[in-house]
Amino acid sequence: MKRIIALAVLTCFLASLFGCSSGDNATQSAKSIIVGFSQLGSESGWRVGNTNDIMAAAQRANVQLLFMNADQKQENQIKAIRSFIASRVDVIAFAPIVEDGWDNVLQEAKDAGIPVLLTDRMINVKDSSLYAGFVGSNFLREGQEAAEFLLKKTADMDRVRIVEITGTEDSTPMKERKEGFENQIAGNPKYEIIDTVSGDFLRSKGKECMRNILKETHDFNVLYSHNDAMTLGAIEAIEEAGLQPGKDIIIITVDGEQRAIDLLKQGKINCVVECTPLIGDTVMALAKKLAAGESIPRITYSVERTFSEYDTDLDTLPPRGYGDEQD
Ligand code: GZL
Ligand code: ZN
Repeated sequence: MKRIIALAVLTCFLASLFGCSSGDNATQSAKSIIVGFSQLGSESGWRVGNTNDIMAAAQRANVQLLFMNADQKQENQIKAIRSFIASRVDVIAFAPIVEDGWDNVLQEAKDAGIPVLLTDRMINVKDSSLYAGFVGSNFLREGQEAAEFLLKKTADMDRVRIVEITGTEDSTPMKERKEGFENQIAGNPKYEIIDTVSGDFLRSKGKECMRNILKETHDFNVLYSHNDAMTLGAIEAIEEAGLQPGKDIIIITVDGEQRAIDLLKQGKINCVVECTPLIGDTVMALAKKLAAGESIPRITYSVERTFSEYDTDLDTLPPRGYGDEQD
């Protein structure tokens, strides 16, 4: 009996994989497309929220999703894209962990006639026709937003010493959140970034970075952290050192996870720049266009806001929908 069930499960799986299904879901497979999605990992509450949203959006859009998680390794993303090509999916979508190293595998997708949609992060390729478009955030703007808050918050201070904990090296959010922030404070001598260290978007590394800095010096008054996960770790280290986050050290963070908004309300964080992971519906809509042979915009930016201690509506904010898993 068990063998029959196993065979039935395998058949359904293969049918769903290759779209050649029989019987009642023939209509479903006839109208639904197959999207191969390579997710870069599970490094933060933001990423988990993004994965959940992509999966839920595929359901809502009646899209058959082949989803593979690369566990923070670019070579796993390249393998996943190759497997999507072999499976002859209609569209390949992926969140590239870093900007470089995609030319060869995307040339293979192009040769196979499969359109590619970038989600969340950008890539550097010689031939820009290797991808049809990008959907995600304007990270330069996020960095500028962080600096705009800092300028307001420190208007009456004459010496602002900043520690910056950056995200994954060579990733678009890391490069552009850094550039956008530094552009806004450049030329103003009262601002000095005394240390820039990579926390790789990980809570554990954010804590380690802050611990190491506090061992060296307490002579700084701002933390600019490229994501909430690293900020949560850094706050643990700050409190371990007997300092008050949000008071002794001004804390500016990016993502907008539920946990960060909760700490903003408690006064332990001063500014949270929103970076929404909830782009699944847009990803599916763009994928359907590509599968139908239609063109899409090269860039589709999310609409995002900035939350800070100056807001009066923090208590009326709806649940964020990400970054609220139990630790
Ligand atoms: C930004 C995204 C970043 C988040 C981090 O769109 O790529 O990766 O800011 C996540 O939380 O790890
Ligand atoms: Zn964003």
